[in-house]
Amino acid sequence: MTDKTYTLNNGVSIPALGLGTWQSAPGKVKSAVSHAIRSGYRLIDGAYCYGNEDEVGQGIQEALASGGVKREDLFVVSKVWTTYNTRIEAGLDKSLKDLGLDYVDLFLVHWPLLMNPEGNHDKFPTLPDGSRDIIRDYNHVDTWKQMEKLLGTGKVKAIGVSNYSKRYLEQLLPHATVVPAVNQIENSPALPQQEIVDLCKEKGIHIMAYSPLGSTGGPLTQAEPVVKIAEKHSVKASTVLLSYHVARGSTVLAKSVTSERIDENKKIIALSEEDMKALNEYSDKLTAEGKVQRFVYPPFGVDFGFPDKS
Ligand code: 1BO
Repeated sequence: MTDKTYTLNNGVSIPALGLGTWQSAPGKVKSAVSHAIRSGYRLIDGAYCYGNEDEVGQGIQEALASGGVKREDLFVVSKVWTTYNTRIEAGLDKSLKDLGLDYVDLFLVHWPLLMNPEGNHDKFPTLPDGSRDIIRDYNHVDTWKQMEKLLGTGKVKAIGVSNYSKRYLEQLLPHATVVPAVNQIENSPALPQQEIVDLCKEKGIHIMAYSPLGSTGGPLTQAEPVVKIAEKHSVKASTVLLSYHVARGSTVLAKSVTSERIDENKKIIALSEEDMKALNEYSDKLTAEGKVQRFVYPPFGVDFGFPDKS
């Protein structure tokens, strides 16, 4: 288990490895979260739109009740859903209620767009007629201004963003009194997002990587350089892919509801410069060929300005 942590731009400490809960099967999330915490994970990543924050909260409570871990040892992440982007504190309160917590360690803007608060958009935004019920007259900087106000409430330790491209960060930063502590993005050697990563590094914004094993249908665990590095270190390909982010100075989110896999995912290793060179060359090749793999293709019919729109 890596006990590596980073320090965010506001001095708050964040673990290098976290348990992801996006797409975790209902009914299995509570035990996964509880197991993860009891086996050493300290970061649990969730969001209102994952539809399981109540279970995440139950898992946290179960682990705390089992002793040995205190709330202040944990780093709990939530994200405000797009239907709440003009009423941020209400979105936070909803998540806190579901989690059964009085604060989260990190609260993120999940996507920089506004969906109809009255719409049926708890998860993904397709209306019965196939259209997207997005409110176009919306400025994501206003959402960030509301996020900044949360810091005075005691309900969050740090604030940040998720799925922000370089373009969106460049729109936001000149107006930000508080620079986002984090940008959580889909990231893997098959989707390096290097422009975003470089900008975030320059601005002191920590990267959290989700979908580290790459997209379905393009199994990154079988990519030649990944397999070779795994063989060299006698580890699983997934270990290489998780370790890649820690070598890049990012936090990585490993999603699983299976105890064995949750335990397996703790085995972060130190990749060598040579390993990283091979993985970076692989990324460069995919980028040059226009073959980067996006798992979460922005599902909103909005051009977010991601540089790698393959
Ligand atoms: C739409 C969910 C992406 C990961 O948070």
